[in-house]
Amino acid sequence: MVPGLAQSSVIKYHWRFVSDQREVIYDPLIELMKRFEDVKAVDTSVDPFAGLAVEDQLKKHIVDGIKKSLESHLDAALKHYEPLSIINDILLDGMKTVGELFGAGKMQLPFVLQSAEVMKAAVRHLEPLMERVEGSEKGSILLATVAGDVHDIGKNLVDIILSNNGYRVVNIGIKQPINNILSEAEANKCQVIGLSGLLVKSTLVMKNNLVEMNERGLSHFPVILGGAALTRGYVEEDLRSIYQGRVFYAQDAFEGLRLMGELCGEDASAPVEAPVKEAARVSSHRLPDRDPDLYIFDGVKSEVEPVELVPDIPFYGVRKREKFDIFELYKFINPVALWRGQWQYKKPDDMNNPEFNSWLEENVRPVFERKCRELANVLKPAVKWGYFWAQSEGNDLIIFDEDQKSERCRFNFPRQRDGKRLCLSDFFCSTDSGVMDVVGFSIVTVGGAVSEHERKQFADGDFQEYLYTHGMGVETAEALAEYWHKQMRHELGIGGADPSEMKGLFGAKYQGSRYSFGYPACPNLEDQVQLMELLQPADIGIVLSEEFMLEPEQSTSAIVVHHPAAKYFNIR
Ligand code: B1M
Repeated sequence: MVPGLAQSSVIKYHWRFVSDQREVIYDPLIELMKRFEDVKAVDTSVDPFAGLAVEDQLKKHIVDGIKKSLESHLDAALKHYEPLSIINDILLDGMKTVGELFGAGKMQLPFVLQSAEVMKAAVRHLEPLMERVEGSEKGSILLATVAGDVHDIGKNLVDIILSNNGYRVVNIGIKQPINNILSEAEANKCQVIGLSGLLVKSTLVMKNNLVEMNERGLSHFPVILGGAALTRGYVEEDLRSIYQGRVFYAQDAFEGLRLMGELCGEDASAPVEAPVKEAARVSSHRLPDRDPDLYIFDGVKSEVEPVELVPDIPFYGVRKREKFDIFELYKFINPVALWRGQWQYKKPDDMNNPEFNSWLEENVRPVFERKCRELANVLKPAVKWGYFWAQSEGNDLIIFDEDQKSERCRFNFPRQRDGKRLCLSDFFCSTDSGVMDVVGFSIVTVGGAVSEHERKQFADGDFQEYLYTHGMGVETAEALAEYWHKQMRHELGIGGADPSEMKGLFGAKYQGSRYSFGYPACPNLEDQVQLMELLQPADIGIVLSEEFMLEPEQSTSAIVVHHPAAKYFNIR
């Protein structure tokens, strides 16, 4: 494709009328050619592998992520090498270069995954020709997301990176109890156990797992832990002091790879130290356990001014909507969160921000537009939302029945211990004020089909597409929540302060806030139970798991607060 054509560059036609005859003095073809006169045509007849030795051809396949002609080049290499030697000495050397380029910030994650795809395809081609040789792998790891946690992608990225760098990975999936983890690790003779988890609660589950391993006398397994709620300090100070074996923190898949290299390398019994650069970041940070004191009202509140005018309640109770223009929703996707966050395109050191932004526009926007089209019928957006009468009482928010008298349920929110001493309930009129207030709730999903779609791509070895699809699912769920929050502000009559540009919207520059249970202002995930009772979202396919996780995975819920002072805050 001609670079740039995918972007919405509209060619304007100019016409001139000469003595009643329409004469075109603007030839779009010539203009188009002029636009691209500086663009060098890529001669596809030139073989990028020509003149290279067979070893270099194979390395080029891996480093550049090229699948075309892979099998014929592998067959050529088989004339000189054993299949195992092709894998270990040539292809893995290519993957090493990939890892180094990534580490040096010279290769973006989606291209690392493309290289891993080629690696997998090559191994698939060679495998039938190999006898399974005991010990031919560089090492082995049992990977699992811990009990109660549904997060899959981080663990799967680790799987892709490790298995395509010569390690045997036994990936037993999400929500795995310690019994399964240990029995599978033993049955599959794994050397290392890798545990993943994104929830705060998962950090405690990991701790319990380590205690259990001590008790069962299974601390000979080195353990690698990863996931967003962990910190290096927590793992390498607190958990290390508990576990009788060796336990390490991996900030990302490549740190997992480095640790595996050290744990399964020749000197496997030597202590594996955190690199000096990383060690500097070790903090004394402790993870927040639920602190009961934060939930008790001691009479000292923040000084949030009472709202001047409570909005009219748009309706009492709950409604649902299942029909959406998906392309309208896509407009609410935050490209920074998707491209830089989920797809992990990182700014190289030698580019400034504007340069990187134009690089993203040129290279990543076309991918985004392709994925938007591909997933238009896979994503199934649905929303349930509602409004209720509400008043605060200390740290509590009381939800009333339609009669405004009987208490329907009550949320107990934590309060900041110092500083402004904020608590979510402060943004509502109190029972003492005599004014009845209004609260909104929403729950949105993009359905389960997108998770199926991405699981298939992962299983098929389409790793780059897997990352792209997962990111689209996640960020479309987020976009739907944002879109619906806008709708709710409109219904509440507070949409007048909305910014005209999306950027302002992503920066929450509007009246009120949408807080999700489990996030820092209201960290108690158990509050999801009452939200579910209020919204009854089973009819749009959303259920709550025993561990307070929403199913389907790409779903999110919120309490919608209209008070102008309601902004994000952290309880600690
Ligand atoms: Co939400 N979410 N979310 N969420 N979400 C978290 C997890 C949260 C930590 C945010 C926060 O509070 N700051 C928080 C949980 C906190 C808690 O436990 N209380 C949270 C919450 C509360 C929620 C909801 C409950 C909110 C609500 O609706 N009330 C809700 C629950 C959804 C559900 O139940 N199904 C929800 C919803 C969502 C979205 C749908 C909008 C979306 C998608 C979720 C999904 O993927 N299913 C989402 C997102 C995107 C996030 C954050 C922002 C990003 C997660 C992510 O995609 N990371 C997340 C905060 C965060 O992580 N900073 C958050 C990218 C992924 C590739 O990284 O998995 O960490 P990760 O893996 C990395 C490394 O950690 C490491 O390598 C990987 C690759 O480099 N690694 C290992 C991981 N495992 C390893 C194992 C190893 C080695 C390395 O062993 C060898």
